[in-house]
Amino acid sequence: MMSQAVTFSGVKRVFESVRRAWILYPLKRDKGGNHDESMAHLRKIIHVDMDAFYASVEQRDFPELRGRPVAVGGSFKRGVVSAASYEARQFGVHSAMPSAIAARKCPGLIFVPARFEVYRTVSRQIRDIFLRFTETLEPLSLDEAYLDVTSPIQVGLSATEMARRIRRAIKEEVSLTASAGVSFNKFLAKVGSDHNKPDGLTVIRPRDALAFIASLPVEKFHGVGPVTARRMHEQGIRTGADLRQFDEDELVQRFGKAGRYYFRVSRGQDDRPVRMHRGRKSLGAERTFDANLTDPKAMMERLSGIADKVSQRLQNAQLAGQTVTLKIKTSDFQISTRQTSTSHLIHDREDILEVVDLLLHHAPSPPDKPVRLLGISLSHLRSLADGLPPEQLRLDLEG
Ligand code: DCP
Ligand code: MG
Repeated sequence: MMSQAVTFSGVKRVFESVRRAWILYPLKRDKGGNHDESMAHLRKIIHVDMDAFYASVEQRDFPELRGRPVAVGGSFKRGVVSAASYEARQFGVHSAMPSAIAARKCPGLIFVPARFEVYRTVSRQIRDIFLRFTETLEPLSLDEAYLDVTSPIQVGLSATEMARRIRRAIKEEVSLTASAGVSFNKFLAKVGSDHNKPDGLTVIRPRDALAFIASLPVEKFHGVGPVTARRMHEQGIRTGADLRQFDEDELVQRFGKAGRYYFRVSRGQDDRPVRMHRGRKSLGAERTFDANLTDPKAMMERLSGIADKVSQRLQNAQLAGQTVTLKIKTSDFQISTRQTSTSHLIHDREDILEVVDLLLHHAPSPPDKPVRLLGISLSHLRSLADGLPPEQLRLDLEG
């Protein structure tokens, strides 16, 4: 049987594909790497981020909220603030803060429910504005995006002038303010948009970049979270200049793989391209259990927590998916996956669980060996900002 596979045409095909690979390889290499800043050609990147996004939309639509401390979200379900108006921030209220703490910090705080449909509409409007300037656009969430304007649609405009026009268009057409950063890579553009918030514009030119980063506190570095910032502070690292004292290996020793990133960005180097469709193919979470599970009911309980996590991650990335995969590792370390696609895009915990329940029990039957790990992932992802009508987000098992 084996020898049958090695027919003459089979050999010829292999030879042909090797030959083609040899020809194509150098071409591919030449095409790559054109984002390197060491090349003469510097990119022009704009990062735009809406100010106090959800809260500003509420203040826009309900004039009685203007000038008042407002917190969006904080429903009984999650109990955390999604967005805080700048008036509320003066009291120390911020996103992800438990509502009870926020109410204590700011006695007159007005809680309003989130209206995601409206935020998605605004998100589409600002994206249409961005698209007048460039097609190389990478939305990061509903309210922020990177634009590569190295080859702009309207030739002759500087990147700074484009950022000004974008901010003006958002103000005039959407009645909201946005902050923007302009520079030659993503890191600096993002740091720039944060620098003069709200309603600010910061331009970081190549010749000013190193000085700017030197005085930048580490907690302002995109990619340095509160935990890492604390660890850096404990080690006496407070600014970009402090980070720059270390060589790459030392930073990797102290902060793991991220150390490489800190090494580069503290020197103003960041060659990540602006991607029109971010490469994410799937998004999921999994858990290994201390004790193996044998009861499907117990498995569903654990899966409920995992679905919660997956749903939260989808929400953070503003994505929904159409294919659900259940991963099962049994006590003999065999891994199996069960997968199905839904008729609509889903992102809700309940919708995900409904499919997972089906996969666990009926495809083909609950696992017959003790289970040590369960995982859920969603694939065939689409951005929520692409304007899915709400009914499309519900699972239709009959459909
Ligand atoms: N958001 C959320 N939960 C979080 C963080 C943010 O639901 N933990 C939502 C509400 C925000 C929106 O995303 O309005 C945008 O997030 P930003 O981090 O850009 O924060 P804001 O736009 O609210 O404020 P800023 O002016 O600092 O950008
Ligand atoms: Mg924002």
